Amino acid sequence: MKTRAAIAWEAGKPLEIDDIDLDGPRAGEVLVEIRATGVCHTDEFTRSGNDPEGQFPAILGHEGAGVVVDVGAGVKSVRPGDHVIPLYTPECRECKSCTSRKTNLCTAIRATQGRGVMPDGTSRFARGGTMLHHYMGCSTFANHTVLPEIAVAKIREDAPFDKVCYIGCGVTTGIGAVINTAKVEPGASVVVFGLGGIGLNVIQGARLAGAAQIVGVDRNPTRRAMAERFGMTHFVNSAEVQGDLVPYLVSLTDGGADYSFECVGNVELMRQALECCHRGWGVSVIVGVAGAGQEIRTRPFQLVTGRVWKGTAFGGARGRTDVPKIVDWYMDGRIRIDELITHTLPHREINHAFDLMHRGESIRTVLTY
Ligand code: NAD
Ligand code: 022
Ligand code: ZN
Repeated sequence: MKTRAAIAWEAGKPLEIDDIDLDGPRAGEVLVEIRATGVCHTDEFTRSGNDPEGQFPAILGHEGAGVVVDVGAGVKSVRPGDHVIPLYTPECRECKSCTSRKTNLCTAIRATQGRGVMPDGTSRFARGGTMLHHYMGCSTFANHTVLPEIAVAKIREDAPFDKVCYIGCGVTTGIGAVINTAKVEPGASVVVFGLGGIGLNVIQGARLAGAAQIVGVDRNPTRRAMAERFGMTHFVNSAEVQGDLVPYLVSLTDGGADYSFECVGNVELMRQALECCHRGWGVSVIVGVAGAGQEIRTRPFQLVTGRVWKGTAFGGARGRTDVPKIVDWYMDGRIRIDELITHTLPHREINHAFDLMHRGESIRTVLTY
């Protein structure tokens, strides 16, 4: 079939909207009509050419929601008409990782996903005879995409696509980092570095978990008002703090934070996030993805004295199990998404969405088809 897509032909070039060829779903695969997609940092990281593992040409996008149109042989868990969210972290429920119950990092299709192809080693996308790569197993910048069955979460049908697509990455990552990875408990003190599309979701996760003190750190003061609406109790403008930020945060949290979250992708902030944690028990979670080749550092003393450094992918969420629950939380009013989607644009204006992200004007832009 033909479908409309934004193609990343070359690193560093704007995306080109065009009609492309899409092959139908093979065994264990599903064809999904994408109705809405968010634009996230990783898409820009790859588009720009800074991602050393980026493959071109490709159909980017990994934060979508849509409807199953067709299924391949053997598919049992979804059928045409079902509403789904694509998962860049799949959940096969059979591999060593899934059965361990210790991680959400399913390995069933990891190798082929990283190479930009389907589990059988081929792509479903082409344009004028040229193969186009899949991206993070999702490729939501195409109006139709083919996904492995284990990489779709079935969600309720009354959930609006142009809001719940954000659960496909940012919402689940932020809330999941608090609930699944850190396991924040009621009364805890929390410090969040970076109040963007991820950090604001960490803040609402911390509020949900019953944290007593939620400190937000950002160098952009325009993020303060939104963070307060989502549960932040103290704002620290890191550009204005005189002297070292770490002792300032330690004193603000009465000896150090019970939990901290780095939601920027800056290795210097990762160190500060660890070191502002409480001696003996503080847990710091790295959520931000740093550039290729970057390294983190601290003194071993920081860990010997009981601080714990952790990281999280997709908020530790098991997609097929957890994503439908987060959609329910949104529909029940337990979590908020609407205000974080600062811009909604038609798919053809995708390059404008990247500009808004560059200029720091948007928290999330959602594209609708
Ligand atoms: P964003 O650009 O919306 O937000 C980043 C915020 O950090 C901005 O408000 C910015 O002002 C602030 N900031 C930047 N530099 C700072 C500094 N030196 N000191 C203080 N504040 C600073 O980005 P986002 O969408 O929230 O994503 C944040 C990070 O999370 C990215 O690295 C992204 O790749 C990563 N991420 C990780 C996962 C995962 O599964 N681990 C999933 C999604 C996103
Ligand atoms: C999503 N991310 C950042 C912004 N939006 C993001 C990027 C990378 C990961 C998670 C979220 C991530 C963490 C750990 C891994 N990845 C490795 C997982 C594994 O090895 O099992 C990651 C993921 C997918 C891909 C690359 C790296 C990919 O499909 N290319 C989950
Ligand atoms: Zn993302």
